[in-house]
Amino acid sequence: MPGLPYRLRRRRFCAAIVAAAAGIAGPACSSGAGRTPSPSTSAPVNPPLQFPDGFKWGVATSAYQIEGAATADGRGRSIWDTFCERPGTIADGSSGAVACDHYHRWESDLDLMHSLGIGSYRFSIAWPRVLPGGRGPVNRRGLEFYDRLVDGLLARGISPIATLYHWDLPQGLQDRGGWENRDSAEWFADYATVPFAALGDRVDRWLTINEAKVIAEQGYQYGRMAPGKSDLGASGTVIHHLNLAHGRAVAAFRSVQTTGRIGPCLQLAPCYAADGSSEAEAAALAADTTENTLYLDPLLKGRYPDLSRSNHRVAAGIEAATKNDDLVAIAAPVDFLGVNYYTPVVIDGQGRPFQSHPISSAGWQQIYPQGLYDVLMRLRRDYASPEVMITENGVPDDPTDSSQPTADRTRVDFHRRHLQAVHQAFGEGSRVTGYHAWSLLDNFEWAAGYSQRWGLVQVDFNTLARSPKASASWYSAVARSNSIPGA
Ligand code: GCO
Repeated sequence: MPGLPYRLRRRRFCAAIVAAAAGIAGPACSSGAGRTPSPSTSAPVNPPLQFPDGFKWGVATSAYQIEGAATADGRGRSIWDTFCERPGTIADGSSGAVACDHYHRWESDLDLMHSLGIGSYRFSIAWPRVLPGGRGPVNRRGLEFYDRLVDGLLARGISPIATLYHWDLPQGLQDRGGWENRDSAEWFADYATVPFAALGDRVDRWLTINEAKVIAEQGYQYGRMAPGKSDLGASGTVIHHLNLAHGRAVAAFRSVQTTGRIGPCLQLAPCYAADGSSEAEAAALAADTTENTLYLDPLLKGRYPDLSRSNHRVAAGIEAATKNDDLVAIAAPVDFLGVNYYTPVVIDGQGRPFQSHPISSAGWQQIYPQGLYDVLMRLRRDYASPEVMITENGVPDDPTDSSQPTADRTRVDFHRRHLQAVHQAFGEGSRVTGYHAWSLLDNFEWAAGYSQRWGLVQVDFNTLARSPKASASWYSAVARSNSIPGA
């Protein structure tokens, strides 16, 4: 939504839900908020809430945000190395060049996860480590890092979930047009076959592309993330090519893997009309297209939603890029859906976002656990109830909590209330099978650099020492007991 201050754009959120204040049932919109307000999840819980046997309790990270070692062992340059060198792009002028140095500290980080009773670890594979130029010869030393990582996880009884792409496109491919080039779908599928072949015997779950929406919006509309473009038409082209790349990678997976499961990783934001007006309903439907159905519908239904609800230049980009049987390829059947949830979107009849719940220190994030319940129930109702793995959910440190960043009671409350929402959705038929807190470690938060700290574990970026926060202890108890303690 051009013109909004950055912090509102990050995931465009909003809204004093005027309707709720007026006692009107949460107005429907295609996000499935439904006319019956979802039950509150802010009420205290007693007794503990037990999760089903086999529910996966995990944490999530990404390569560029934690690995560091930007030139070690043959790693090639990524678009984020380039973007961070551009003056003014990163709030604190930092980069992921060192980050948490996880590349060299991975064994102690895995020991830390094991000590917390974590059962699942979602990490990403850095394309530039595996194929430094993006295509061509495999960098064996880079691939061997992930080989060791996966063996280390399994040796500690932790299930690996590998994300193939978490934003760090090799610069060599950006130089050839990057995601604007239709060949990017084939480049991605060709790259994916390398980790499939090397790790497919031990990695059971794969995620293709992390948050195509954020790549297209932040990287191509608002220029706030790599590659830093502001071109609505290009954004539409990129949306389609990312969706196509997902489908091509799924097809590649099926051709080389007989075991294991694969799915997309979508950041979903339930959209609500701020009032009962038809204008607000229409604005919420448009927001829902931008936030959710531009990805859910092609991937799960083999068709784009009504593009007339999208920005016309974005729609034109999508339509021009769509060729032949692309949508058949995009809708390659998947085994589960990775869902990242952070914030809802609420829009009034003029398309203006409002704040309706407490804002986290991220500035763009509105804390609303019911939104996660609504997302899960909508997937059940509108998308044939796919298996859902929550692959990210979290909140940055709240500086008002305490002078001690490890006393992160806001984060404990955040996870408890969102897990209550998950528990409620599971009880009402959602096929949600796991939850990954974002993030294991304080890390490089993209354009915010290290000014926001999202970890269950604090990292001192002067010494790189790790210190579990109160939330790590709380989450450890949840993972070990497979339940949310009573509150
Ligand atoms: C995202 C990314 C993460 C972020 C996290 C906090 O969802 O934007 O997957 O890399 O760091 O969400 O913003």
